[in-house]
Amino acid sequence: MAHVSEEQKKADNRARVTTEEFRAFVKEGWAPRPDTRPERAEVAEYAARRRAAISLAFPGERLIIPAGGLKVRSNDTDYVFRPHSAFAHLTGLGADREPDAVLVLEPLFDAAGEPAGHEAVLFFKPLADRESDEFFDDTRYGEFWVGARPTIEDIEAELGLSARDIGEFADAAVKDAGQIGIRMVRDADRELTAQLDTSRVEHGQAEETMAEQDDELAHDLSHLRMIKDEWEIQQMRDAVDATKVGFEAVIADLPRAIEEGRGERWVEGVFGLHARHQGNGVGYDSICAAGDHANTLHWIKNTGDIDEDDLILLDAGVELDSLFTADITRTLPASGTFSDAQREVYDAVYAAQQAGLAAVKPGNKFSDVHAAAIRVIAEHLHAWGLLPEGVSVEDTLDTEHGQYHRRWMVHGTSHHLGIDVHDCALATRAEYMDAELQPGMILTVEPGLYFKSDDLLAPERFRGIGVRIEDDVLVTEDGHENLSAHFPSRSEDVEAWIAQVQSR
Ligand SMILES: [Mn+2]
Repeated sequence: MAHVSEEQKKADNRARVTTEEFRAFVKEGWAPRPDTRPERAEVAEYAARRRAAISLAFPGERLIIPAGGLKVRSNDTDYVFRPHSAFAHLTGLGADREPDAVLVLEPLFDAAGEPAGHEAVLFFKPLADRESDEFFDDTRYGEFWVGARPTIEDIEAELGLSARDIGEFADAAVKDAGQIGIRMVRDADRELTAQLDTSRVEHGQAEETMAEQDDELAHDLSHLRMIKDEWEIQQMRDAVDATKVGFEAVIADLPRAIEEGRGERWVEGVFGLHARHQGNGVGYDSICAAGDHANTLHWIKNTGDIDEDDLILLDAGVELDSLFTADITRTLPASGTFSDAQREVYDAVYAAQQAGLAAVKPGNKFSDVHAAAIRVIAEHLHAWGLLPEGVSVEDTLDTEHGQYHRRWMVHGTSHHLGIDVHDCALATRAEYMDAELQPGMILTVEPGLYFKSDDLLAPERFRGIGVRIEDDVLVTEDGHENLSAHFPSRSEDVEAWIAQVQSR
């Protein structure tokens, strides 16, 4: 069989389904577009402040922050588009927006040639005319197939920054490389990064230090998200509230999830329905883990049954259109009532979580939260006689020699939360684990205990029981506010919650 190029195949396909007459015909007869512009987005002024902060860190340099492009799922279908988190944070653009766009912070200089801030310019693919070939011929971007995009004027009105056609980006990005510093976020769009690397070097930017300089930008953009502004805090409140709707829908449907079989799938679907309805969708793959599956920390297969006697661990969060996501875990008795052994484990985790929550206050370090929670976990394990003979609580907490308790809780207690479920991931240890908590930080507090069914060192009554309790917490001036405090968490309160939701 003769080799046929991809381009030729596409052209052949097009010829098969269209005629010149049809292609001319389909471009005509559409109503004029409305000349109204979108209102200024509420987030615009906050995004401008974030850009101002990053502008101060890189005076006189061009900063390039791509949204990223469409990603092929298989053959001719793409994944739903999600912009890079740094792009979303600096523009305010969230779900579905804008594939292939690039934010450029263009350095400005005063009369004396000194750096004087940056101008924000969004390069993107503006809406094409119906007369254009793109309108019908381009099934990936054409309005006929995927709907209308904003115009240049729309974006400028919505975001309060300058917008230009993406076609002008390549030249604008590198025109004076070698004379001014140019940094870009490298992991948003690998193809664009490779192209720009080549053209930056061609235009005289030093190759040896380029990636390193880019990484400094990525780090600063990640760290910039650590203290949330008031708009972000409200997004997080809304995400948590939306998540509660999903949890209660799951609770209401637990009897059916048991009865139908394949109950973990049912739980995932019910939560996903409400995540999609309340917000943009789930902020990460939900963990819907019944019985022993809860002991597999990253159980996202969700393929199991739920038995009447199981605990079901639901770790899930609604992501809003702004991409801010909640991250909540509750461990629920499927029957509505904890068994004695389940309650014993659950109450230990609850006590650890209370200790962790109490440590969330300014002046304490991020790592103090884990230290407080893990101590309570270690104390329970010691009291149950599970630590090796002669190992005290202090011995196991010793980070150089002990750590036996980690067999039953291997993960950390907290992470920052925001646009990414594990937010601020490029912050250094000094800025993250070892940093003091400050008002405006939002973190999770999520201790757990996990006794695998085949763990011969666990008491028989505990085997197959896994429990985690996770809340989303805002650090305030004088302590913290638990944003998910309205999710019941004491064992008795969880039982009352299930009974109340199921009797509605
Ligand atoms: Mn979490």
